[in-house]
Amino acid sequence: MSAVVRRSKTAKRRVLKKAKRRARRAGAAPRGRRRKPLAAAAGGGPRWKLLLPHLRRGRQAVISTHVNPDGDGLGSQLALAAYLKQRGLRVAIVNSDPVPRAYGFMDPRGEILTCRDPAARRAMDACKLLFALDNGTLSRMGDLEGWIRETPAFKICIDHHASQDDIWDLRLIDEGACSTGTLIYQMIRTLGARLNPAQALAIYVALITDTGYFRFSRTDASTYRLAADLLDAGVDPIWVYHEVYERNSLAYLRLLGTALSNVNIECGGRLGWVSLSRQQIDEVDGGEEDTSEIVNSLLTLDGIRMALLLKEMPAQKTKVSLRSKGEIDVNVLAGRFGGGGHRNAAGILLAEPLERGVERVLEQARRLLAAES
Ligand SMILES: [Mn+2]
Repeated sequence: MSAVVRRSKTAKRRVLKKAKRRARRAGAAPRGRRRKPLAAAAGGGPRWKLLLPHLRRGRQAVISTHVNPDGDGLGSQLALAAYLKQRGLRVAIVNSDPVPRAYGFMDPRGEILTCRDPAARRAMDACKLLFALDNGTLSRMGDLEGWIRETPAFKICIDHHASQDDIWDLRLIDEGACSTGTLIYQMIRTLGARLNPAQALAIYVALITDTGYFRFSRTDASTYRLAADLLDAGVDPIWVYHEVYERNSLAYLRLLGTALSNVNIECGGRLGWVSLSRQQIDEVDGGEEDTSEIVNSLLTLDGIRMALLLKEMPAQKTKVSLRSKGEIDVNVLAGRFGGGGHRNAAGILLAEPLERGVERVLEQARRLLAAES
């Protein structure tokens, strides 16, 4: 018995030593030296064991995600936070923006803070380990951007998006993953832990929201297998569906109605777009809630290849949500305007008024569709 224990301890130490060595080689070099970005391991997901040397008991970790956090960002944060706490780290979840109403049910204890919260500030000051989840682009970190740039904490990015800034000390990226939540699940299982029911719920919400309930392009058999595992771990799918999709405000439904009745169709029915002015939004008392379901509704039109929603924002800004089908790459289009996302779903925040924004983005959208036909 004791021989077995001894052997396994030695084996663990060996794994840890090896991971440390590999981490040094892969870019987790002493601070101050330039670090190369880390690619995913050949033939599989990210090399999770590179994390091990950093997960030391008692260290303060801060976990953050992009502006306007979504189900994937928040679910990944909650699941990772629980795992790090199990390992004895001190953990704070800190975002630029508050939790949207639709996801409030995931955080009944109010664990998710904004960076204006004093408790968040204390954690940020003591932070040794920073995790950026579901986003590697600094400009999408909102009010956290400056702090992330300055903090001496070791910076780890776990993500499934393409565009990444070169600020991360360790990048654990898999662009093939359908959600960051999937990656957190993989990480927890690879590092030998089990999920508790709250973690299973968090990852399930990440999975269903980022795949649009199993209908977007990176949905495959493994997505359903993971969902089955999460149901086995205690997730109630009917309750989750109700919480996420059936608690819309009347203002949101009216805004959806306004958008759908004003949709513009171009390029022989392949491009659908709609713009929403402040006035239209204010008329129905619409808030700043996520409008991604509005643009997804445009995609249900027969024959459509690309859909755009352009929303007038305060201070002469325009928010653009882009969706596409198949090979049409809206991530590239968004990139031309400083935005980003995935091939079939991306976003832009333009520092231009609505009319000008519509003009410029539509011009590029038409070109992209012309190149396809
Ligand atoms: Mn995501």
